[in-house]
Amino acid sequence: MKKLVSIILPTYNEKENIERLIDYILRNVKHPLEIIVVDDDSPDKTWQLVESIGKKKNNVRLLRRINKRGDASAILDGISVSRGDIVIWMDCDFSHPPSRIPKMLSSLNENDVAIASRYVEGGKDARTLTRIITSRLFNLYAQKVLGLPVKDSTTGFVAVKKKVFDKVRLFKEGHGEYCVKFLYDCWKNGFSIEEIPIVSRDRKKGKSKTCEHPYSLLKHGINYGMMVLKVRFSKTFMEVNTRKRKTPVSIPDIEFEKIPMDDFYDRTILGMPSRARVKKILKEVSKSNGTMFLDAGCEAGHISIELARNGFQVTGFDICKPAISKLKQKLKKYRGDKITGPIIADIHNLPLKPKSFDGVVCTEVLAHINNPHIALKELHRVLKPGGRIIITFPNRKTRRFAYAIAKNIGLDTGAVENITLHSYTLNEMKKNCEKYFKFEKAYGVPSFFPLTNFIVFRKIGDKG
Ligand SMILES: Nc1nc2c(ncn2[C@@H]2O[C@H](COP(=O)(O)OP(=O)(O)OP(=O)(O)O)[C@@H](O)[C@H]2O)c(=O)[nH]1
Ligand SMILES: [Mg+2]
Repeated sequence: MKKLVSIILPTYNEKENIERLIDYILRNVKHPLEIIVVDDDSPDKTWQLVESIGKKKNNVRLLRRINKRGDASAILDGISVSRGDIVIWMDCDFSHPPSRIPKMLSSLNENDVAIASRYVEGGKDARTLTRIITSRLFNLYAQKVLGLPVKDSTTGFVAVKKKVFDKVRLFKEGHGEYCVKFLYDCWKNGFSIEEIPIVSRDRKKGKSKTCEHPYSLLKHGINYGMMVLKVRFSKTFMEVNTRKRKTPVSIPDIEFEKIPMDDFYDRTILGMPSRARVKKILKEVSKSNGTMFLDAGCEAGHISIELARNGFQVTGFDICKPAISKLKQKLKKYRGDKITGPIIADIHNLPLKPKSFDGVVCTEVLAHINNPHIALKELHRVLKPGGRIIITFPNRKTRRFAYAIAKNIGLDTGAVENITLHSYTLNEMKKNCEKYFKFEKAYGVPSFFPLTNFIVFRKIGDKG
């Protein structure tokens, strides 16, 4: 059976083009299809037209964004709601000939990415001279600076296997410059890219957004140029923060019957203490300086996602492979560009560079591991001086009591007697941590019946 293809069409004032394009695609692309039009509340009411098309054709969907602009972010939003195994995006002004879609799809039988190219044999840029020259020069510059073996890196007409997004994220800012970064990241990650020749023509209908006013082409040129330099000279966050382990560490396959905690947060009564804990964590994180946080033992990413939603840049790691896969799945739907990784790692030996994070959240982890001293030393190493570490661990006394009551009234906590490897009192844990950090505060959560011990420390200097 053929795979479902999602075609993402970003639109802004494309009323004169969109219907004809959708019609052409539906008639000529012989694949199971969904078309997602992402419209930024176009003043010409493109969205209204698409809405009415969608009523007649159930594989045409509209994503109407209010108070949001940008074709890169529109494409990204389209991808995040897409269901296909293959994603295609293209301009809607017929500068990208839809007749090339079947050829691009067949290229994906052998390649991970297929792009429409004006600069390979058989391709042509048939637009105005200014556009031809600026586009050509920019592409040569990108090729030279990045060493990227792609001739048309600003194409904007791309077909990709969905699995590529497990490793490469689309940069959501700007107009067309996202494309260079995307192709560069694909290439760096070893994905194969084929360039399919196209003849690109100027739009016949509707207004150009790139050349809307005299300086906009120049402005776009500068943005494109800066993006290439950024990509070339600033290594990705992961590259900056990861280090090569001296000795490779093999991570055991830990299978959990259920992904720990994942659906616990949503349970009406039993999830209350966990939700209270997450609320407190967010409060403490907000009081910290900086935005780079490490979620140590992130499981399926409940806290990482909350932190990211609140504007923090989060790196999550966990030793549990299924939990990390689950988080990766979630990140496909959630626009998780603020979450780096997530990575599978052992807290006793982290593949992260020293002094990388403004803060660390280590919640319900230390009681589950073999050697909290080594773990704390590792967390100290990756924390910047002055950074805070927020640690939570079970208050065994109250939990035992609570579990017994819950059981008696028929609530299944899913907890077994020896749910953690070690049991610590607040003082014992404080002592463990004080070897590496300076104590700031400790309290119980929720305050009326503390099921969780909550302690906050700060890294002073760099010894420990
Ligand atoms: N959703 C959304 N789509 C946009 C936005 N800006 C441009 N687009 C769409 O993105 C595609 C490319 O935009 P164009 O205006 O064709 O830009 P261009 O191809 O660089 O320039 P011309 O071909 O000269 O018009 C088109 O389908 C536009 O409708 C935007 O802010 N939001
Ligand atoms: Mg165009």
